[in-house]
Formats: sequence, C-alpha cells, structure tokens
Amino acid sequence: MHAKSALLVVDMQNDFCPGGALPVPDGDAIVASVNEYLELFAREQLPVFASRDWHPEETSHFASSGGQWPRHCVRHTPGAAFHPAVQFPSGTVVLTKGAEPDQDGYSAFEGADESGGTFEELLRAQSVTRLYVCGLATDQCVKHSVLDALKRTFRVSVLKDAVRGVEREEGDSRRALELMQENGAEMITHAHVVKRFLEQAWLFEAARGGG
Ligand code: VGL
Ligand code: ZN
Repeated sequence: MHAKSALLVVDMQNDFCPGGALPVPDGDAIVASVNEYLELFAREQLPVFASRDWHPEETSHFASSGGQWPRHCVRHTPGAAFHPAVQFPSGTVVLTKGAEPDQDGYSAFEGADESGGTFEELLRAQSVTRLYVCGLATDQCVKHSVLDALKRTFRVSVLKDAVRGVEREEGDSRRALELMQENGAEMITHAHVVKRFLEQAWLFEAARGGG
C-alpha cells in the first residue's frame, strides 16, 4: 500500500501578505500555486489542512511584550483572515495556533482544530504518512512545521514553488530549505507531484485489474 498523503497550507493570512502587518515579500505571489495544489488534493480526495496564526491582543510573541515580532494576526481581525484569493476546498481543516499568550505557535503541530484535536492526532486518525507543505513563511512557520513533522516520523515533501520567506536576514529561506532537506524533507514542484499521483493511480488500477 502506498503512503497516504495530506496537504498542509501554512498561514496564508493577510498579515503575511504585502500590505499586512508582517509582510512576506511577494507572499501573495504563491496564491496561484497554492490554489493548484488545493485543487489537486481536493480532486484526489486527500485531506487538506490550513494552519493559521491566531494571537491574542497581548502575547510574549510580540515585541511590545518582549518578543521579536510586530503585532500581527490578532484573532478575529482582518489581518488574521485567510488571503481572500486562496480557494480552500470544503472539508479543509483549520488548525489554530499561537492562541495562548505565552505561545509563539511557529509549528502547525502546536495547532488544533475546532474540537481541540491536535494536528498529529488528526493525521494519525486518517493514517496519513506523508505531508506536502506549502505557504508562509519558509524561514519561520513552514520550517518549524516541517521539522516537527519529520521529528514525529512523517515523511515530508516541501512544495518549493509554493513557499516564500520573511528573510529577516538575507539567505534565511535558503538556509531553512537546506535545514529541512538535511533533516530528511524532499523538495518537489507541481509537475512532479502530479506525475507521482498519476503513477500511483496506474499502479492501483493495475493491482486491482490484475494487470
Ligand atoms: C510567522 C513570524 C511570526 C509565520 C508567524 O507564519 O511564519 N512568522 N509568526
Ligand atoms: Zn505569529
């Protein structure tokens, strides 16, 4: 049996896009690619997860309380909403993270759905073994989510054409991608994912039809 895959779209929120409070340069330039992946996973009837930063008004995550970031993604504000052009399929599970005043919430594995199910519980319940990851920001929440997934023994594919970094220091995104790769993540682009899914479908058909 082949690996069951799921898609994780990290923090595609207004505040991380140009015009937002903590803009990722060209953060919105990946929207079209993200939508292609969403369509692909929806068509394959594979689980789709969308993490969101969901901070309280005051949190140790913000510079105003000793953290390193400007105020961003304060829960229920327009900046915390998903970018309006991202087309999440019905059934997308939203993972809320960073909601506690002492929680950075850099990793989607700190997130939970509306019933309190943690990301890992939700993945295990559906026997997911491979996670495809895209979104914002390569050098922050994408990186932490990917490293956490690997630590928890999931296989991880980073969708290189659908991530962008904050780049607080030049080269942060490149270094983050290298670190993810060193820890076992695979780097992949859309055409290869499509090809892989097609091949898996053929193998499945062949096995079923007896050749
Ligand atoms: C993020 C910095 C602070 C992210 C969240 O989503 O990558 N970065 N909070
Ligand atoms: Zn944050």
